[in-house]
Amino acid sequence: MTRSRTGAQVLVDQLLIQGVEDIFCVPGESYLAVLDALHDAAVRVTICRQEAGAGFMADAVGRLTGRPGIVFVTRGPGSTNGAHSVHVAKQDSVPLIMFVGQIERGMREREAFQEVDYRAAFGPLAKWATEIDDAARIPEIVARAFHVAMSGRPGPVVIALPEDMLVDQVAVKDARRVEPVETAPGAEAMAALRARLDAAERPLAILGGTRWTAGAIADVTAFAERYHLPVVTSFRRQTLFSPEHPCFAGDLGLGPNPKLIERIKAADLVLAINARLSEAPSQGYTLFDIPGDGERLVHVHPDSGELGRVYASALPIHASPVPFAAALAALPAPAGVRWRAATAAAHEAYLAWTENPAPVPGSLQMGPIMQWLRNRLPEDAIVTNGAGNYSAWVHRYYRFRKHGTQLAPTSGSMGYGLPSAVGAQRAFPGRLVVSVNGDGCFLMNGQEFATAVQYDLPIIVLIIDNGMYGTIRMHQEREYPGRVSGTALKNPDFAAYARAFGGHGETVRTTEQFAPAFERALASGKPAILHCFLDPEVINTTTTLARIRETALKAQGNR
Ligand SMILES: Cc1ncc(C[n+]2csc(CCOP(=O)(O)OP(=O)(O)O)c2C)c(N)n1
Ligand SMILES: [Mg+2]
Repeated sequence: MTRSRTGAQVLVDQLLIQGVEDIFCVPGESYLAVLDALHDAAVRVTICRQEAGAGFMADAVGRLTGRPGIVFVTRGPGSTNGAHSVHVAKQDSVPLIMFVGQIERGMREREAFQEVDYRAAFGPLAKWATEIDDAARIPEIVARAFHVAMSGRPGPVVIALPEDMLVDQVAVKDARRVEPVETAPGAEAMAALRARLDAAERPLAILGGTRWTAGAIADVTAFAERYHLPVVTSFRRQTLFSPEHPCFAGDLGLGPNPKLIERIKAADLVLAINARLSEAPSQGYTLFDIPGDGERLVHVHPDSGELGRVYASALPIHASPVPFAAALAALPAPAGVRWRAATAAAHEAYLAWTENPAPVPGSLQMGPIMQWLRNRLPEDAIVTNGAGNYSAWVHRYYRFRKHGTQLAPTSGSMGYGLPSAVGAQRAFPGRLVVSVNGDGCFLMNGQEFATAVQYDLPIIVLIIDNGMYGTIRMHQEREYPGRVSGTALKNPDFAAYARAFGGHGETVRTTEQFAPAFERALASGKPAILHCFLDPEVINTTTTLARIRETALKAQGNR
C-alpha cells in the first residue's frame, strides 16, 4: 500500500528523489505546509532576503550542476520579484524551477489576496508555467518539470501550488529520477560535416550554451587539436575551451577583439556548437546574414526549434553537446589542414588582446588586477559578475581555465553577481568564490550580503565604484554627448556596509593596495567586500568617456 502523505510532503519527497540538495527561498504564508515538510528533510534550505536574489542563487546551482536549481517564493509580489531570475534563466538556457505559493483553489478569479494567474503571467517568460490542482498529480508534474527544465534547450519552469492543495492527503507513488534526454548526431550528419571540413579553407568553431561537461569539452579539445581548428567561446561562456590552448581564438561578446570579428566574417565554415548566435555574440546580428548566410554555417543544437529559427543553416544538426562532442572526437583525422598558420595567428591575436593592458587614467588599473587574480586564484575558483562595463575587465583579462567556474548572465541582467556567488558558495563550500560587481549592479541585490553572513559563506566581493551607471553613461555620451542625465550615483561606504552586516570590508584606491587587501579578505574567513574606486573616465577596456564625448561632438559638428 502506498502511504498517505500531504501534498507538501509528496512535493518535498519528489525533490529529494530528483537529487535536490539546495533550496533557496523567501517564505510566505501561502506555502507553510512546504516549509513544514522541509523541517526534517535532508536538504539545505537557504533563507534569502529578496526573491530575485533567491532565484539567482538557484540559477547558480542550475548552471554549475546541470540539474534545476530550486527556488520557493510566495504568491503575488514574491513571484513578481522572482520573475527577474526566471527571465535570466530563460535567456541563458539554465534549468531552474520556481515554486510559487498560490491562493486556495476555491477563491480563484475573485482577485483574492495576492492572486496572480501564473500560466498567463509567466507563460511567455518561462519555458513552462503551470499550476497543480490535484495533489495526486504532484509526482507526474514535478517529474515533467525536471524533464522540461533540463531537456532540449534548458530553461525555467514555474509551478504554482494552491495553499489548500498542499495540505490534501493523498496516497500516490513517487516518480522516478529524471535524466536529461541526450540527442546524438546521425552518421550522415557527421559525414556531411567531415566533407565540409575537408573542403574548407578558413574554418572555425564557436561554442556556446549550457549542458556541457568537462568530458565533452575534453572531446571538443581533442577534435580541435586533430583538426588544428580555431575555437571561439560565445558571450559569457568562457569556460567552454581553455584560453591557454593553442587553438583558442578568443571570446565573442560585447566589445570583442576586432581581429576576432574580422576572422569570423572571413571564415568560410563556422561550426556553431550549442550556440544560438543571439544578439550579443552575433554583434547585433551582423556577423551572419539572416537567413541567407547559412551556406557557411553548420549549426548544432539540442533544440530542433533553435535550428532554422534565425539562421537557415545548410547543415543543421540536432544534437546535444555531450554526444556531439563524442562524435567529433571520433571523426577520422582530416585529409589535410590548410589553416594551421591561421590558427596560430588567431591564438596570438587572443594573447596580444589579453596580455598587455594599456594604462588607464587614475590610480586603479583594472587590467593588472585581473591578471593578478588570474595567477592568484586556484583553477576551480568561481568568478561571478552581473551586467555593466566593469565586467569587461573580467572577460578580457581574467582566464577561465576550468569548466564550471564562470557565473555571468548572457542576458545582461544587473544584480546577478552577488546572489549567484552566494548560491555557488552555499552549494560548493570548498571552492573559492569571487564576485565582481559594479556600484550599480551590487546594490540591485546587495541585501543578499546578509545571506552570505547568515550562512558563513566567505565569498569575496569586489565593487568597482565609478559613481555611476557607467554603461548607460557610455551610450549617453555617444548619442547625446555632454548631456548627462539619469546616470549618476552617490554611493555608500561599501567597506562600512560589509562590516555593518558582520563581514570584512576594505577600501582600495590604488592597484598596489589590491593584492594585500584581497589576502586580508581571504584570511578573514568572512564574507568580504573590497570597495574599489575606479576613475570615472575609465569607461571600458579600450577608451575613455572624454574620448567618446569628443568623437560624438565632432560627428554632430559634421552633420
Ligand atoms: C536589471 C537591469 N536593469 C537595468 C539594466 C541596464 N543597465 C545595463 S548596465 C547598467 C549600468 C551598470 O552600472 P554599474 O553596475 O555601476 O556598472 P558600470 O557600467 O558603471 O561599470 C544599466 C543600468 C540592466 N542591464 N539590468
Ligand atoms: Mg558603475
